[in-house]
Amino acid sequence: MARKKIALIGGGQIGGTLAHLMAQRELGEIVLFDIAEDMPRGKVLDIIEASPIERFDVGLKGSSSFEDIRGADLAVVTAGLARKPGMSRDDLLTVNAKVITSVAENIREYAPNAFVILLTNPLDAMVTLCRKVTGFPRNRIMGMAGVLDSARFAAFIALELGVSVRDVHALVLGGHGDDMVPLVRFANVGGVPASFLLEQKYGPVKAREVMETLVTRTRQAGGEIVGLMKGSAFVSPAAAALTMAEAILLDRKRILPVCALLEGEYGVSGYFVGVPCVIGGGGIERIIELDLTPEERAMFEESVSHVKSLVDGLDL
Ligand code: A3D
Repeated sequence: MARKKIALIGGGQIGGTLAHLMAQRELGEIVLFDIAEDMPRGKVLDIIEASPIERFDVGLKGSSSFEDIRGADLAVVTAGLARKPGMSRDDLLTVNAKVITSVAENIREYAPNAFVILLTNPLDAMVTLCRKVTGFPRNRIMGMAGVLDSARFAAFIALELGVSVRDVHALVLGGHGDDMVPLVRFANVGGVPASFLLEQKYGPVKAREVMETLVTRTRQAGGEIVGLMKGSAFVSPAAAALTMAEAILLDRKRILPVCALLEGEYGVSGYFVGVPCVIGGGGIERIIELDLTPEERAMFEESVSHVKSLVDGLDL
């Protein structure tokens, strides 16, 4: 049986890192595509030359021709500009809309049966545009944000409590902006509510304040990294995209927060928003509707209203 074909569209920081991570796991035949000539071939050569040392055995091709993504089973899109210091994700809207329109047209032409995971910012608007151009059914197209945002929340909880990240579960819903919705109620360490552990450490009043700082840090985590390294995060976004890709390619049936097209769920229709979904061989196999508290719902609706204004600004 032939291996699955994976097209990584955008061979920059995230695309290059993801190519290496996927090759290490031998997830399929990988094509790293970028409009920059030579660069994707160079990155792929670098990974191929690591393969005898790391002992992975997988087909890899670097390309600047969309022809090479023909027949891909999965496309992971990271093409476009990333944030620089002082920029918000929304500042990338106009320039990345052109990139995503062209990428989506080519996915539609060369890989009409592919599953698509999109990362390009502003995420919620770009995944909407990609869906519009490809016309793909909603189970086959999704954005990556919630897995990363939830991982950031989990990492900060683990650091604060001095416990292993292995046992921390955290969930962030909503749009991929600074008004995303980290759900404190669902954060737990080995099944024990994180708020309870914070209360044991600090008492109830200070515990709430500390949790609030973790929530704020999660919301601003992307910007914190941009400020420190004068460029956008790429290791954690690649790891998050890998998790989603594996869930699809290996039919894992994982429950992951992904940016999915809502058609009535959560009272939202026609917009992509981060919600928990079952991700498996059928892509988004099920959207899970949580019973949000009034406070959580208010935050969710505020985040959705930001998504709506961004998407409506695209004039799709
Ligand atoms: P970068 O290293 O600049 O790579 C982007 C690549 O896209 C470059 O190599 C470009 O040459 C290439 N490119 C530009 N136009 C095209 C085109 N038309 N076709 C194919 N390739 C093209 O950026 P990066 O890898 O750091 O980030 C990629 C995107 O992901 C940016 O928009 C980031 O803002 C976004 N991002 C999203 C998250 C989320 O959590 C959603 C996190 C981090 C970054």
